Amino acid sequence: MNASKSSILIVYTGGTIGMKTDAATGALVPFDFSAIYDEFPSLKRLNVDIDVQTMSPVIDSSNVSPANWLTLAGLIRDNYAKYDGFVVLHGTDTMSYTASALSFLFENLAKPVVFTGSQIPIGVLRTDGRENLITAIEIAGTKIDGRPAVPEVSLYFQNRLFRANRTTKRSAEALNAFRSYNYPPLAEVGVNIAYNLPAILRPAETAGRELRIAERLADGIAVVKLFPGLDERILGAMLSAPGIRAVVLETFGAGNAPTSEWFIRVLREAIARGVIVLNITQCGGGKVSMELYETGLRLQKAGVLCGYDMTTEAAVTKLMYVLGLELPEEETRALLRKPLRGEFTA
Ligand code: ASN
Repeated sequence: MNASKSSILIVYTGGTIGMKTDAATGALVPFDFSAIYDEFPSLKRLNVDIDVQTMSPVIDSSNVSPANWLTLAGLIRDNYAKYDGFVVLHGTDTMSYTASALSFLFENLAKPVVFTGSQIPIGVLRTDGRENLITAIEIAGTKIDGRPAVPEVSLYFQNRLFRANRTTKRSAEALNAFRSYNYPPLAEVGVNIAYNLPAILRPAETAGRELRIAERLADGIAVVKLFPGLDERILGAMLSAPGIRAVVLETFGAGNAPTSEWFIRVLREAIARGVIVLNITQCGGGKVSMELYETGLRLQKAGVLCGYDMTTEAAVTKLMYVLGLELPEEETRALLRKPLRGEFTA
C-alpha cells in the first residue's frame, strides 16, 4: 500500500445498497463488492486503498440482531490497527440501531467508522448508493492536520454526515431518509465537504488509549410508546413480563405522562422490582425536562430516569450496552444519567 494514502476497510452487511440487476434475468441480485474497482473505476482517483469484507450471510437489515452487532464490532476490532477508517454498508431500515449500538460498544474509538446505505439499489441507474458510497469512503479517509477528520461512529446519507447515535430513519421514500433532529450534521457535502469541527467528538482522554469493545449486550428491553387510552392491564403486563430489565418510555412532549394514580403506581412497582425506566420524548425534536410540568415531575419522583433528547435507537442500544456491563444498580443508573458517546445533550 502507498504510505501517503489512507487505507479503508469496507464492510458489506447487506441491504438495498448491495443490489444490482442481473443482466440475464432482470432480477435484483447481490453486488460483488470485492470487485468494487471494476464497477467503479473512478474510485481509483480517491486517495485511498480499499479492501472489502462481506459479512456472511448478507442480510436485509430487518433481520439484524445484537449478535450481528457484536460480530461486526469484533471484525472492526480485529482490523483496527491495519486501516485508517471503516465504511459499513448496511440496510437503511435498522441502520440507526446498528450504528448506535456500535457507538456504545466502542470505547476510546479514534478512527472513523462511517455507516451508509441507499434507498435505490446500487446497480440501478438512478441509485443514491454511488454517491453515498464514494463520499463515505472519502470521509473515512480524510485527515486534518494528520488526524482523522471524524473519529466517531457516524452515518452518511444524502449530503450529510451525522453522529450515528443521533440519527433516525424518517422516510421510506425520500432519498434524504435520515434525520438528526437534536444535533447538527458533522459535515455537509456540496461542492466541498464542510466539516463542522466543533461538533465532532474528539475526547482528550481517548488519545493514546486502546480501543475497548464491550462483549455483551443485554436483552430484556422493551419500548413503550404512550398514547391516550393505554390501559392499566396492558402496561402492567408489559412491565412485569418475564425477563424484563428496562423500558424505554416514549412520553408526550417534554417528557409528560398521565398523572392517574394507576399509571404512577404501575411504574413505581416496576422500578421497585429493579426495572429501569428511561423517559424519552416521542416527538422527534426537543428534549425531556421532567421538572417542567407536574406530569413529568411525578415520573421523576417515581424514579424514572431522564433520557433528555435521545432517540429511541440510542436509548435501546445504550440500555443493552450499559446493562450488559452487569454493574451494581447505582453504577448502572449513573452511566445512564450521563452521555457516554455524545448521545444526548442535557
Ligand atoms: N430493506 C432494506 C434494508 O434495510 C432497505 C434499504 O436498505 N433501503 O436492508
